[in-house]
Amino acid sequence: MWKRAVCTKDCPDTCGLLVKVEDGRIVKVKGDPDHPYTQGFICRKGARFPEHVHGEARLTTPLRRTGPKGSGEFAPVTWDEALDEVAANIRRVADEYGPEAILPYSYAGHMGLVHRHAGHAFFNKLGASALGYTICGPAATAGFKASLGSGPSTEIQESAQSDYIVIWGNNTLVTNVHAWPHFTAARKNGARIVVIDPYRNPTAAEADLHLMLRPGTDAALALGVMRVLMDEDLLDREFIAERTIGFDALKERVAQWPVSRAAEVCGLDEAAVLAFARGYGRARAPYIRTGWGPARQLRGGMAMRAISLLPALVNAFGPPGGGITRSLGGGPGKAASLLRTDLRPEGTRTVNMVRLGHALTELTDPPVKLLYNYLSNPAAVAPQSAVVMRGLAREDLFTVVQEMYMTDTAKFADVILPGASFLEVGDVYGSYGHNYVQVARPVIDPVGQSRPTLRIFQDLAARLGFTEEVFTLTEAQCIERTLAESESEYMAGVDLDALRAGDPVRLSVPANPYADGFRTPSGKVEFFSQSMADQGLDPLPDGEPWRDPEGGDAFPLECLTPPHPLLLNSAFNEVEAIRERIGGPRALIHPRTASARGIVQDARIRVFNGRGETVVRAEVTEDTREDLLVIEGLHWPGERPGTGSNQLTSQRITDMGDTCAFHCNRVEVEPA
Ligand SMILES: Nc1nc2c(c(=O)[nH]1)N[C@H]1C(S)=C(S)[C@@H](COP(=O)(O)OP(=O)(O)OC[C@H]3O[C@@H](n4cnc5c(=O)[nH]c(N)nc54)[C@H](O)[C@@H]3O)O[C@H]1N2
Ligand SMILES: Nc1nc2c(c(=O)[nH]1)N[C@H]1C(S)=C(S)[C@@H](COP(=O)(O)OP(=O)(O)OC[C@H]3O[C@@H](n4cnc5c(=O)[nH]c(N)nc54)[C@H](O)[C@@H]3O)O[C@H]1N2
Ligand SMILES: [Mo]
Repeated sequence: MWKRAVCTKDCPDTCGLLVKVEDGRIVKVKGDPDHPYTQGFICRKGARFPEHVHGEARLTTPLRRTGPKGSGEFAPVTWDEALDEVAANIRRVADEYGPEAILPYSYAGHMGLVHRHAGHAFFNKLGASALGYTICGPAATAGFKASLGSGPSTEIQESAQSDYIVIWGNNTLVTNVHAWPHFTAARKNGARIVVIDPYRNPTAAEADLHLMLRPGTDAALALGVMRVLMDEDLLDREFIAERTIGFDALKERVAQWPVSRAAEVCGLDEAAVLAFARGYGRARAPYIRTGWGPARQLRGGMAMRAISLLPALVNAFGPPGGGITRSLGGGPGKAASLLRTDLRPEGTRTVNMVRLGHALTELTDPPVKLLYNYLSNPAAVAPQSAVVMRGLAREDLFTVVQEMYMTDTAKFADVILPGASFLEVGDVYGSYGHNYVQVARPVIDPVGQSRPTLRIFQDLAARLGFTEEVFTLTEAQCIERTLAESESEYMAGVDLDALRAGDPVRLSVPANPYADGFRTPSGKVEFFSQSMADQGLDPLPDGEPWRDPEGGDAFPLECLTPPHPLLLNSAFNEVEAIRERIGGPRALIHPRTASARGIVQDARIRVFNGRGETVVRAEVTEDTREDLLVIEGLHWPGERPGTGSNQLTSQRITDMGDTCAFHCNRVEVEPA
């Protein structure tokens, strides 16, 4: 029997799935042909969901630690024993140190609105430290917002009518694969595809033009392009006069950016920058797909701000097919009556999740004494692993981990609670890559004794004597509230019955959300941004070259750690067939960089900096720059938890949005 489901993974595509169930087991998963964005195909990872759900390594009973911290020695206990122990420790820590000594840590293991946020009311009521959800998008969001305002951007499907597609710091074929058919549809009608990325990723390999710029120099490139548009009069003066502010100030700034200077800062050929600028400026309907890559740099907010000003100079928003995409619809959002932020005591501190290492090792008043981790795997995904691991190893830290698998984080738990997978629960799914929303119902019963996130928090709330109504709601009630209480204006007119029946339903977002104005303070595109100035930032796009103080002889190379095609952040490492297919982590290294260090193809190499080291195999290739290493994916290191590429990343935060600069790392490399 085939049943409908929605992919829960943190990916812009949020696919509609068809799941084949036999004897209560999932045997096959495919894309829903009736989902307008999925169009019947899914990625290679999604096809592995049967193994993800039923894999032998799936945690099926609660576990209690029996050996030293991190030894991975556990014994099964009953749910009552496990929950009693967690509740007793929550009480103990709250009494002894105050509730802020409790830190919830969660992210995007499950993207459904109900279960993803099921712990919020619980931790608010407890008065635990709040978590700042900054690990992924806020720098990109903030930079884009300063230029074009908030809200959804151009719908990806529009790009099929474009004649010039720019993929700017997004590995579309890996991380957003359902956008690709729209790009190739445009190409069939003569559109060119340009990729702007420091390495030749699978998407860049398909491009007509690839600008392999130095990481962190996007704002300089954007300024160089602006200069060409101005010098060669490729502007839409009417649009600029009516729908933008600050053009004269921008012009003065751009005067400092001859193409030659931009090319030099970016490490590009001047001719390539010129070709790109002219192509963009002369196109009928230029379209930009921005990814998150440019914003995962210390000046990532500014990079995104500069990129997102380009469409206004040429009025890409006018002709069908033009525009710019960052993020889309988002679905109904989180219901306030489920989050219960009002229960949180005033003045409760917020811990930036990027700085988990710091929080576990240095925070005082009170120190973190209990870590409750769910839907995240910080030992693999959080920056500066050495410090994170030092924190997780603390004997005086009581750690609860809710997981489906024995991750590197779970190995450091005191109690492990087995979580149900997305196919075992019902939920509501918005998306950040398309404008559809969909409700899913459970496809199978929870595997083993695993339990849904909501149920686990309701059971803990009962043990702690919490009596608010929110702690008594069922999954079905939470789904209904999420739909009925949505504050999203885009839910207006959405057919709730069709949603309840499981159909993907389009939000009432216009395909061109910029037709009626921009959600900036002025209502116009802001070349000059007073709100940036108010934050102490440059109100104009700033491309000044900047040297990472960590650079120099000791760490002469830069290192990116972007997504792997067969992994989803650290997830899918649990699937043996995927691990075998990948064959362990690799670093892309340029032939000249390799030979200067006596490194040959497939050699074991040690990549290191002042924070840590990771040992990988060398992939000697011209797909990367001479000054750049690239390690794709967050691999489980297996025997030695916390020895992945996040050994190299830092807890430094971006200029805007307090986000992690995951792609801003200086390193050196040598044969291992
Ligand atoms: N297969 C797969 N898909 C995924 C994920 C995954 O792990 N695996 N992760 C999901 C998640 S959580 C997210 S947020 C999205 C992220 O999706 P993307 O936006 O595609 O991913 P990023 O890591 O932001 O990197 C995108 C590209 O930016 C490049 N880049 C790095 N620094 C710079 C720079 O300074 N300038 C420019 N122009 N480019 C730069 C990288 O080389 C990379 O090719 O993907 C989602 N989809
Ligand atoms: N170096 C480096 N680090 C990065 C990034 C990078 O580009 N480079 N990307 C960053 C980004 S963009 C993001 S968004 C974060 C992501 O950070 P996380 O959201 O923590 O990413 P995941 O690795 O997917 O971890 C989710 C965990 O939840 C578990 N899980 C998955 N599904 C379910 C479920 O249905 N139920 C239960 N109970 N558990 C489940 C999985 O087993 C997995 O261990 O990582 C960041 N880390
Ligand atoms: Mo992300």
